[in-house]
Amino acid sequence: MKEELLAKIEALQKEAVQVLSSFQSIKELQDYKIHVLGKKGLLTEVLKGLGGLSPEERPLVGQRANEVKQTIESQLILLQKSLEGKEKEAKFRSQKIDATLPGLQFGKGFRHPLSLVQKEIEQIFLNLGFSIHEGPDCESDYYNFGALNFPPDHPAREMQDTFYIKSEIRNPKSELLLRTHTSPVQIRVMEKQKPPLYIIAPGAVYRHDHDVTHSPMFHQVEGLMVDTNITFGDLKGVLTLFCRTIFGADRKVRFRPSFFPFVEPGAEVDISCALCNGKGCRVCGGDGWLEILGAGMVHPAVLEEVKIDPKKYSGFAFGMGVERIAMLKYGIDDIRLFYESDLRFLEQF
Ligand code: FA5
Repeated sequence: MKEELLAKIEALQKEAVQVLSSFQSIKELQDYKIHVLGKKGLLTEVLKGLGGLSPEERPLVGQRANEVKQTIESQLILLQKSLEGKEKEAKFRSQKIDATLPGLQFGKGFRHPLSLVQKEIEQIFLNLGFSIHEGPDCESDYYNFGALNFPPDHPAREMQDTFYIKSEIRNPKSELLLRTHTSPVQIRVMEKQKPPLYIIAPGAVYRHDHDVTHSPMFHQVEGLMVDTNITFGDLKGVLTLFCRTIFGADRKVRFRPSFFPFVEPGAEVDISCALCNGKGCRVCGGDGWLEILGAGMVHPAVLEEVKIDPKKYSGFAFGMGVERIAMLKYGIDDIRLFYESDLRFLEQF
């Protein structure tokens, strides 16, 4: 019995020395480990047979079995490390890196064309000594209409179809709406500051209005200049200078009489259409001109409302459409392009 077990142990060691050196993969190694050292492995079976030996024989055979077990185990560890290294190297060699491939592209941020045009407008007026003011998008009826000399129930209120915000309070000073123009900022500024006033007020405005040149939300830049001896000549001078700076000296500018309740006299300014060169197209509605702003001399009733003496001071105001100016400047024929967030359009500016 003793001799038989020792022979089996020696045979296992011999076999291990031969077999282990022939393995090429970690899988073969692991299978062999189970075959010899696993629960039902060959060496495990030999160790189980120790119980049948006499107490004198047992330590001798047991010691030899353990020596062989340790030898096989340390061989397995060494071999596993060496095979892992080889497998890693083979994987690395098979993964070819093409250093000439282009790297990842990171998109560059850029300003929206409307922001670019608004900044350009602001800069022209900042250079003329104007300062920038802001007002709320959500306004009261008073600031949007009442203080600007729109009488209650006057048809002029319908000129700018209004989005009203439902309110239980029927007090015109607090009835809320989305401002239809930036002109309420004139009132807010004149309530707090007295002349000389040279201000502009950019911002979003809202109206029930939409087609290729009209949007329900668009942007205006309001302007207000109140001082002693301000005349219509100043209005024409400032706005002509503005148009030439933003569009170039070769574009035609025309002043047309118009009506706004908060100015007297009132005017509108048109620019010759860049898309058709004044011949007429769908953007200019066929007449070769596009209206960019409304303007006029501040009505004495408006000055009185904000406690500025109209006998002492006079002024002019204007309100221009930022989208309209951007369309004319860049030859864009549909206002909706500004709001569709299509990068193919936006990244051209
Ligand atoms: C006004 O809004 C007056 N508050 C302007 C003003 C200010 C007059 C101070 C006198 C003194 P109007 O409704 O015409 O005016 O609009 C001014 C400009 O906004 C227009 O010339 C046009 O360029 C632009 N605009 C008007 N409606 C739209 C719209 N729905 N979409 C895009 N732009 C518009």
